[in-house]
Amino acid sequence: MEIIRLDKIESTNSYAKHSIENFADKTVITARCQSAGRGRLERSWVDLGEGNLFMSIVLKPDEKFSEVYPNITQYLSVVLCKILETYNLKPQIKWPNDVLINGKKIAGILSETVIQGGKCKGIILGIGVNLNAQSEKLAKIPDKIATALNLEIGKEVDLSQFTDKLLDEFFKNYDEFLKTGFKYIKNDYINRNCFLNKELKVQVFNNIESGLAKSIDDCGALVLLKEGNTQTTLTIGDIL
Ligand code: BT5
Repeated sequence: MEIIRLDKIESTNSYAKHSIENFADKTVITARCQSAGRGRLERSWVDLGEGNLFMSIVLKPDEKFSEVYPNITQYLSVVLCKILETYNLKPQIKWPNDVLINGKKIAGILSETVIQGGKCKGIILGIGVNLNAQSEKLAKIPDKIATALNLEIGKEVDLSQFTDKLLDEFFKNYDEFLKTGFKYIKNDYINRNCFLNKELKVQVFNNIESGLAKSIDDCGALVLLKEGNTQTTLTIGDIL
């Protein structure tokens, strides 16, 4: 595993995506700061200053696209929870892959797949974790209540130690996860969820689906029980 440490960059995901052919499988790209960090659907990821984690992992498992690849974000959300638990915290997962502490967002995960000529050239798995932030800056994040690890544990967090722990845990079971798929982490994922058995509104592009969050299926999809006892299974969306 090679780690490329950058100083200032627009976005580690964009950097990896633009020259994906230059990076070997399992190359990790980190940046000290990001000027144009990205979330899903053109949303942005706010840089809260020095000491926060901005990282993209380039993965090249196979040129043949596997149905397991979209679940890598959920795998990473479980990995992150396990690391946060070593700080005596109780992180929770909001489907599909938001990690919250006391209901506040501490991290964001963005996976992008590069497909060329029908072949999967690679997956860029980006993650931002708020490790050292001032509460005044957090308050400026749009639309979400956010937190940072230093505020939750009451002391500064060592960025490089945290990064090493996260990468070790990620690669420890990564190959096994690729072979088995979401089922490999299903229990770990469900045990940390904060949405099952609740009435939800889920934004799916321009639609809003409402219903009772009944279960997570073996592919990591959210099963909603709707009015009239009908059921819908969502593979993409944002819980509002
Ligand atoms: C995400 O998108 O949460 C994925 C964010 C991924 C960021 C990493 S950093 C390294 C790599 N390089 C990149 O350019 N991106 C990845 P989404 O689910 O769309 O959530 C975005 C929303 O989270 C925003 O609209 C805000 O409401 C909120 N947000 C933005 N910055 C935040 C922060 N620092 N902490 C908590 N919430 C934040």
